[in-house]
Amino acid sequence: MNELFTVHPFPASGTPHDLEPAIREQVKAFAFKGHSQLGADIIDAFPALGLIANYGVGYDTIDVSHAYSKGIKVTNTPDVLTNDVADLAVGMLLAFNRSIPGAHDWVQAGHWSQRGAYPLQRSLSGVSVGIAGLGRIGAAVGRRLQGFDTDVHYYSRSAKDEGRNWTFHSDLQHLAEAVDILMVCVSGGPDTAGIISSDVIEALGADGVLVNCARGSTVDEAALLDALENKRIRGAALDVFDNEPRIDERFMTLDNVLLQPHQSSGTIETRQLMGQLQRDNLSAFFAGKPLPTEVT
Ligand code: 8YV
Repeated sequence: MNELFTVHPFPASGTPHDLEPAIREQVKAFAFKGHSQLGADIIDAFPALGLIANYGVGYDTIDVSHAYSKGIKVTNTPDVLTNDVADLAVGMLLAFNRSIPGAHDWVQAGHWSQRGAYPLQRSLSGVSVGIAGLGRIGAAVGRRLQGFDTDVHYYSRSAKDEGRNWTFHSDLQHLAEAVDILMVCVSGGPDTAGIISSDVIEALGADGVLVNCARGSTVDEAALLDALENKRIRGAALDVFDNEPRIDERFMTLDNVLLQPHQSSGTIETRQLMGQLQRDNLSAFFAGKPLPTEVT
């Protein structure tokens, strides 16, 4: 980054006023990384801003409509992270259903030789799995789940070609009623805030498992915690939360969750590709060329 551009670091925890006004007035592009709010207050503090290049596919924390209203373009990093995110989502499900972390602890604690076999766990093959949102990541999750011989269902605004071998539901609650496992793969933002409502969680039922690799904001987290604590669902495997990384303390004592630190795109390979795509967008912007992955 430093070889290509003149970089003025602006920490996620800071404010625009951490930069000298003389610098702020010159900044033409943001290389944004993080999940803090990038709202109108920050955008307005940079009068020469023309591009917000996001490091990530999700741009829910960026006030895109305000940026557009000022002629500022926004780019993201789609496609390059799809496989890793889908791998982690299915990996979390398998790890939860077979209690792989717990079984590992059982061996290391010496329980195997002292107490014997590990308690029996649950199959993945043969179960019905619902995918909420059949975009790039949801479709990649579906393809993987097909390989595990599951019965794939999905919820989307309309039936998708990608889902022709899968069962389409136009209603999220009906999807939750029909399946054992619900994988959340919708993008974050106002349209999807809280769509995994208490009704959807209850519809999943006492044997249901929720897997979230999308955004914490998509789930009514208070309802989820309540359902988990009272065993009204079997469990949850979560990579995303409200208030990351200071997540609700109630998660720390649950025995029916598998928790990950928002790391679904966190591989060396994918993070290099995301960084490259972000730099390509910045370079194209400064060269006056079409932006490779503009959010429209
Ligand atoms: C993050 C993600 O971008 O792409 C997304 O939407 O949530 C992640 O890949 C990554 O954690 C960097 O902030």
